[in-house]
Amino acid sequence: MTITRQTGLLPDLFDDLGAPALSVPPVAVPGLTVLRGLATPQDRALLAAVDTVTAGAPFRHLVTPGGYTMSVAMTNCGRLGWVSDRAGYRYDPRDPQTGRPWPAMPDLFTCLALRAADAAGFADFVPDACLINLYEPGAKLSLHQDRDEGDFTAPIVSVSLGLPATFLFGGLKRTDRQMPVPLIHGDVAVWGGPWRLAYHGVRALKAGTHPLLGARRINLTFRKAV
Ligand code: MD3
Ligand code: FE
Repeated sequence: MTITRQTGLLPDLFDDLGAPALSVPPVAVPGLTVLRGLATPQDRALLAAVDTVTAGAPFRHLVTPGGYTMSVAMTNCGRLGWVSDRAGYRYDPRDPQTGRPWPAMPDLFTCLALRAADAAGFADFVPDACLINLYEPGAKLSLHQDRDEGDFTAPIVSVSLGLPATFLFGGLKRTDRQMPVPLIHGDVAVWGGPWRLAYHGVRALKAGTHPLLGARRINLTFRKAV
């Protein structure tokens, strides 16, 4: 597997949405496209939208079915939200903590996800779930697959904000070797096709200070859950 990382700017297809001007077309490889800096022009607006979501559904540390408390704090917006507890993993239309539906998906989120999926060759991606992950130094995500969604033909779009992280992109077997992929503020990654069920994780976040987020990383993951 080769991973080619987008280092230039994006095509000028979406200037109404505030994307950078035309430069180099995005590079897609089987399974992964990294659109470097795609979200940067909208970073403050995205973080304001995250604040709106967390006002209704605060970040919390979920418990795994095995009884471990996750180091990454999570919340959701959209029609469905990903949750974990002693009973298992699932998508739930309600926040178990409040009993209320998850906050609506901000239009800015939906548009960015659609635009990124489109640039990576996945037309008409309409996410119905957005998992928001909050990393503080030391927080990590162990190797796992995302397989609670109903439609594996849809890609997953991820938006990285704040401190840089090292994403580990593995293979279709847990024991396959992993490739480290650095993800920095503003990067939007699209995962799909044959690698949609690849094992992946995030290394423990290193200490640091980001101008907008301080000692934090926020990752938005857009999914089609049903
Ligand atoms: C690659 N989140 O929430 S980005 C997750 O940075 C998750 O917070 C990471 O893994 C983060 O489940 C990684 C998103 C991601 C999601 C699904 C994938 C990458 C993927 C599925 C296959 C390959
Ligand atoms: Fe994942």
